[in-house]
Amino acid sequence: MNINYNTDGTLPPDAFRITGGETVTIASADGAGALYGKLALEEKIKLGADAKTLDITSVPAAKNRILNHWDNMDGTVERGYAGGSLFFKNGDFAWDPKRIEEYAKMLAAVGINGISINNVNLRDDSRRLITEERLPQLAELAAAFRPYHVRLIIAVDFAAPKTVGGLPTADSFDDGVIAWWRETAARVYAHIPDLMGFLVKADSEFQAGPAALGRTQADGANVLAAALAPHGGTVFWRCFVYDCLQDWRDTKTDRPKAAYEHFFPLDGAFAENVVLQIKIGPVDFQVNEPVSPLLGALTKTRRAIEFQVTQEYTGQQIDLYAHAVPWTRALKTLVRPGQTLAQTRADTVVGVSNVGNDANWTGNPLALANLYTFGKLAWDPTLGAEEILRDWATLTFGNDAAVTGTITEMLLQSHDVFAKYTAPLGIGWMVQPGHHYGVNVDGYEYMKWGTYHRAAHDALGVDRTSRGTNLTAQYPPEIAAVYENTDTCPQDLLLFFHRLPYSFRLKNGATLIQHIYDTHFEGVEDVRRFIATWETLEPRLQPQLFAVVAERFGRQLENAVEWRDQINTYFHRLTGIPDEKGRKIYD
Ligand code: GCW
Repeated sequence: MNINYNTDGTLPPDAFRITGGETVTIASADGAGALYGKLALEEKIKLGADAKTLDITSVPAAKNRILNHWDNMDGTVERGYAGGSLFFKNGDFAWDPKRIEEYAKMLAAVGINGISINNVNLRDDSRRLITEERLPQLAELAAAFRPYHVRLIIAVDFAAPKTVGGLPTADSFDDGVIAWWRETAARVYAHIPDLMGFLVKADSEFQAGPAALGRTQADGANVLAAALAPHGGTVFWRCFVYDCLQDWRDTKTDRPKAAYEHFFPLDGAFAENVVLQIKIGPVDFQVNEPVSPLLGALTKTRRAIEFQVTQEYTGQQIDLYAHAVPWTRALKTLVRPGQTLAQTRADTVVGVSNVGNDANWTGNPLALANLYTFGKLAWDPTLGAEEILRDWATLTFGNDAAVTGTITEMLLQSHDVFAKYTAPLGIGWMVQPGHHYGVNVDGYEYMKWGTYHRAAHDALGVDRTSRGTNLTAQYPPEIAAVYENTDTCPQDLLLFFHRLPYSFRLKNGATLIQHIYDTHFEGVEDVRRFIATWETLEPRLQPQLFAVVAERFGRQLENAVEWRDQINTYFHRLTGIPDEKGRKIYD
């Protein structure tokens, strides 16, 4: 096939137009657009399109489409489930140029144009990536990504003026600190002129920040922004700020309110080149959460929506879990009157990477669908889960309709199945503390992290309505009204917003307790069905691929059984209410 590349300055950055014919024309304003156009053309052809009749104009919705790696320089990956780091080992850089090139191409193929490689929880060595001793190596890595238009971002320590620079303070109002950040930015950009910027986790889970020095989040972010501005860099400032030393006896403090409380009053106070990076839900990547109220509320500050591609609370790449369903639901959720999250057009979309140095990238090969989904939605947040997953399955497994159809269907069901045996109705946190895989109903109930379900003999959940912690007041009134009322609150968020008696009747007529029993029994049966379905594909799949996934399904079944039995026993003991259907509950 002949391809003709045209420059069209009327197209926005990164955008492309493909016009079919004997010679296919790809028009774009820049080199990135030309690359995206070429990769999109390859993809369309693999999906069965006829190059002669193609007529596509594609413009990314978000300017910055970024992956954050939480990789440590010792080679481990925080919340990583796919082997070690692609970039580091034993306190040093260690990367395979071939692998990085493949990775860069894979990222470009889904439109990702920024990547941070080091964990936002800074450890000793990684704090020093901004020094002369490390920058030459970092610049080599930047050069490896550059042909694919993927730009590096560095996660930095807010206290770096002290911890790296040896200054007595990191206070943003100190002249020495201001100068230090300016010099640091100049040094970094001398090595990596196209660095996208700095990523900061400040005042969050023991990372340093401006609050401890009596300064606001805006004071803190703006000093870094001033240093980066002359180089065209951006500060990605995370909003994961909450009290992680809460007393469980305190029922007034409510963790999901924290990001809004800290940042909404500062709307408009941040420099032009600051992007506030906000987790998609107000708590922490649980299976079912509402959209963070902060995402809709900010109107004078740039926002990034942060998704967690890696499956920390969602099965750890053992259990089958496609984010496409909950993410597309979130993007379709109203966050302002008449406006969905997708329509608010955040200029930055971030995903926490699920990739490691396992040969198949993601441990569970089916988890690669999540990386694909992330890139596709960052580019076009109006896409549907089914089309994304079907395309991924076709690109990965070829055009055997039985295979792609079956895998698409399993992926589409996977979130609801996982929610059934873990966290129906939006209750979260019943997980094993620390590593977060598997059930432990009270594992987080008396902890300092602000993570409580407050199950009693008569009722379950935290009342976050105006009668309770009033989280709902952080949403616009018409949206708050939907969550306030148990008749209109989406069922999968019922126990997120409401404290309800076990006798509460759901729309299908079942009581709350019966629903808990039913979903936990069903969840296990659904996993058995997944296993049986997967077995039907054995003759059509590569043996190793079949086996890797089959082995994971085996572990998923054990996990689901454990969740079912512990949850059902816990609530049966607590309430004394029997299962109407008389199934086995262990006492
Ligand atoms: O979900 C929590 C994780 C932490 C993570 C933190 C964050 C990088 O358990 O491992 O730290 O979120 O987002 O900063």
